[in-house]
Amino acid sequence: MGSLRKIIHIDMDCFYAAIEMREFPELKGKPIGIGGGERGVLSTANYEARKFGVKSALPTKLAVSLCPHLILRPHRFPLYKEVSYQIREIFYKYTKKVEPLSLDEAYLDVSDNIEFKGSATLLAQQIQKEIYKTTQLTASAGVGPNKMIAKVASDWNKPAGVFTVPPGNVDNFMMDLPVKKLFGVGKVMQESLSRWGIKTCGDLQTWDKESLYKEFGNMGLHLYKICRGKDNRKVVSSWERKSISVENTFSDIDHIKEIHERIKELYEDLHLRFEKLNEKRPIKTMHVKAKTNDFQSHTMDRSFSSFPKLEEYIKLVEDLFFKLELPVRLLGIGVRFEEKDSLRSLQLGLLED
Ligand code: TTP
Ligand code: MG
Repeated sequence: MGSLRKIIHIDMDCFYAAIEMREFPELKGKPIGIGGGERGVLSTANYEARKFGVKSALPTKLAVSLCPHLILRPHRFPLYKEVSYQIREIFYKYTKKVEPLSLDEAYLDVSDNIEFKGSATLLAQQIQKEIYKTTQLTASAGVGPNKMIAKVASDWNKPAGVFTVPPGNVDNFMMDLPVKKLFGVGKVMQESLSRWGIKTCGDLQTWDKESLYKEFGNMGLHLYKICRGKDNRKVVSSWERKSISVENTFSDIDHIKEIHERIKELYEDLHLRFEKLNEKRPIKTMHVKAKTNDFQSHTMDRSFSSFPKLEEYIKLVEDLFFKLELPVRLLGIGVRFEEKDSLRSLQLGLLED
């Protein structure tokens, strides 16, 4: 394999909303929001609703005030999962190196593909066509020499578009890219950078490594690399995984009952993902994660040797929640696997070549 990698990032367009519009064609052309509930936040909205500023994670009440004729529809996770597996099957036809990020998103390493004379762009278009034929839904694709660039690029021509950044265009592409598009740059970081007049990756590139480290610590070193379009992360396919986890953001939750509900939803998702794994390594630990409304992340884990029951997650999340004493705005759960070369794997005779 040559040293240059070709990565495709596929992301479905307004995924949950697009599925609902497919199932109920009378919704097409009207603004719709998915999920929510009176006290909740929207999971997503279609593009008609986005014109009004309605988007994922917006509280339902606010969404309705921005767009009074917004049509609200409940989630139907089993259906979304079914579609998610359909699109994954399509990815696996072209490469085994598929790293799903969520139900509607995945990285594909197609460096070794020979279809279309090695053109990753034509291959991405072929995958889009196949997704449409199978699901009647559109996907957007980004193509680039690494994961970070492919992911940013898939957002460039949404919906149903493809955007390619060939290796020779990386410098140009990065120069004008707003820093908020970078992996790991959230609202708080954006504000800190903006105080230094840094808006684009080009602005960031004028800083040397030492100054970035001095001002932003380890995050500064990360920024130094990614603002130049450098990202060496491998596409990690599911059988190489060290762990699987799922998480979701909510508007602040301060009620244990609501936490139970959320964990139940996450558990269903985690369980399905576990069932779908091609290779099931022995489990080492289970964990829960919560982000509190002061933006701090907290985790708690327990040793565990089989796939935990829902009750185990509820117990663990209760322990964490009562320790935090703050409203929670993100919850996640997961399991970690034994390392392939760990003592326990060796004892179980699971060490592979
Ligand atoms: P996204 O790919 O982020 O959004 P999207 O597919 O709806 O829209 P886009 O065209 O911009 O890609 O997320 C995929 C699905 O995940 C989305 O349809 C609903 C769900 N989701 C949540 O439940 N909560 C969230 O905060 C986000 C961002 C997504
Ligand atoms: Mg999407």
